[in-house]
Amino acid sequence: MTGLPLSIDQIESHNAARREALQDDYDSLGRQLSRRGQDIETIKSKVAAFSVAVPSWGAGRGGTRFAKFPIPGEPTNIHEKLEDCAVVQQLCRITPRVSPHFPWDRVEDYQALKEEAGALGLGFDAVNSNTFQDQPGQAQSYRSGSLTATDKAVRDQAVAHNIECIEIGRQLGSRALTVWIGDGTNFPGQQDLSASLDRYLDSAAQIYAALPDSWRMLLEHKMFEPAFYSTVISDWGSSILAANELGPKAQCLVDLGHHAPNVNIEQIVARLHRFGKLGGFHFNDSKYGDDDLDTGSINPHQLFLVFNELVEAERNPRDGFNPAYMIDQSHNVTDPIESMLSSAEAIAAAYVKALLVDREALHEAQAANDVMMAFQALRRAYRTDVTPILAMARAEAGGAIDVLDLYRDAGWRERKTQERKAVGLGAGIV
Ligand code: PSV
Ligand code: MN
Repeated sequence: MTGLPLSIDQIESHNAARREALQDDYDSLGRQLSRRGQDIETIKSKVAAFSVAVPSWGAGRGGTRFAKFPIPGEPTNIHEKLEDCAVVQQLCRITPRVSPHFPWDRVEDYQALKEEAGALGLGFDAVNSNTFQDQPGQAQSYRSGSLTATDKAVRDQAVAHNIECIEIGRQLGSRALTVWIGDGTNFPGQQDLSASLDRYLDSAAQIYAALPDSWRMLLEHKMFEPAFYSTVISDWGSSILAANELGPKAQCLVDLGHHAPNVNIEQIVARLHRFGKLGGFHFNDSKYGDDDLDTGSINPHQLFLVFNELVEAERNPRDGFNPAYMIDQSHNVTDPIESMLSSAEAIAAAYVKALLVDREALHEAQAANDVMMAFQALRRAYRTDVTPILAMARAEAGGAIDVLDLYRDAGWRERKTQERKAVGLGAGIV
């Protein structure tokens, strides 16, 4: 496939039918904001400059540990996944990069893959390594761990895979490696809790040594799963300690689903930023554990509070604050394109709402210990319907005013159902 996946004329006629109503809503919101001393055009230009990467693995249907239910027209390889990510980008205009996962996205020619993505209007974001599954033909098994395995041959293989990911990422134009390991234990006493961290630090240092100067190594922590008693990099504490030990190119990645229920994630974000170690995000939502639900579908207020900290950080950046924003979701019951469109919009909405916080009023109330007015500064921004700003920024960038409406009208999935081979049944947690 060459060129953009959806017809530009179709987007144009979709927008033409909605432009007048949007302008009306936008002007009305603009007047409302100007009464609060805020300029809607400035806010819109910030959202126009905002972007979040989509995960290549999110383009396919995910599954649970029990089953996976594919849908007709689902992508089965990186080429088809890129096409679907290009649809998302064409409609929403804030997802110009794809975060690939290896070996899932392995191809022969990465230069060609980069060009293929470029022709679809896409680039590549952080590369993700995978030492949590065994691959066919692999010499060593990860059944007893990877970067922290007691067997040096296993650790060497896991290190070599990460270094290979860096090499692939270089060819794709990526500038970060995200490392998440499933290593941990299921029984008390199974492993020495200190020694396994030592082994992690030693392996991670070898990967770090292979990072190009302009790269970052993003350490992703996760409380549990697949290990259910202890996980080696279980929390932001372990993550920041490891990142500090590794050096300035190592930073922490916060996957929103990787914490204990009710943990104050926005405070973790503020802490990591305070020490120059906030490297990036995997956006998703959760109700019970690492559910990988669509971002903002369960707790949009928490997402807003996270962005409130990010806007504070943007205003007072420390140590080159530049977090890599990525989505990491498992779309078990929806069309993945629709979930990515809806999630990208939820993320941008949280960002815009955080931009709308009257910072002066907030800081004054905080200094005066005026609890209610401090809270109201946040509440007022949070309850603003920012849809017209998002839609206007999208339309001006050539995207769709109503992304889901146009996606359904375009009949993309129906077309792909005719063209793509069917996905086999299978279990598979992604
Ligand atoms: C682990 O649960 C994780 O969040 C990591 O980011 C993995 O790379 C991804 O999910 C795999 O689905
Ligand atoms: Mn993740």
